[in-house]
Amino acid sequence: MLKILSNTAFALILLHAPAAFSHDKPGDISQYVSQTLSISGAVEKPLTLTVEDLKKFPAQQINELPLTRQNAANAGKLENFKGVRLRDLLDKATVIARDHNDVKKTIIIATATDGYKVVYSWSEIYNTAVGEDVLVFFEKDGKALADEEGRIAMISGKDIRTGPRHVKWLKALEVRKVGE
Ligand SMILES: Nc1nc2c(c(=O)[nH]1)N[C@H]1C(S)=C(S)[C@@H](COP(=O)(O)O)O[C@H]1N2
Ligand SMILES: [Mo]
Repeated sequence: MLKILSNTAFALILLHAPAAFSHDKPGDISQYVSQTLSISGAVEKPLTLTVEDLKKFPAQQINELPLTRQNAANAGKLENFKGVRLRDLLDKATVIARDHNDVKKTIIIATATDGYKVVYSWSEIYNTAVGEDVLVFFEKDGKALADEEGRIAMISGKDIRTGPRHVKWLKALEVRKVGE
């Protein structure tokens, strides 16, 4: 009886537990690691890029950026990111724009191996300061990304809270026109 009660209590605690539990992935974390990044959808040249391929693009660095996190232990820690701008990748793949207004309804959906997704708009990437610091990155503090995040991830360095659009295990970027 006591056992049942304590199990129920534990389940209730877990259900209501914020943060700490919610980001723990079941099983071996290495299963989430992405080795390639695909760029597809409304582009003239779909691409599949490895870290080695990404290194051939102009390198971009964001230094001493704090990542907002669920995990309190690491919150606010300053990190140095090296990667390439999303803008440069989209330029290479070449977003299809049939007419002058096409890009304004274009969005980019970033997907991770665990199904996590975030969106960017074309305007945000090409026509705001935010776009300058939207990076697909493959190195942190001078080192290749560990399994907790890598090998390829993404960050929007000018976001107020950098946690949500910090996409770990990034595997795909899909360009899409809203309403089509
Ligand atoms: N692939 C993937 N990336 C993700 C998430 C996720 O569930 N999957 N959660 C996001 C959210 S909402 C936060 S706050 C941080 C959590 O990072 P942490 O595990 O380092 O605390 O990762 C972000 N990136
Ligand atoms: Mo979050």
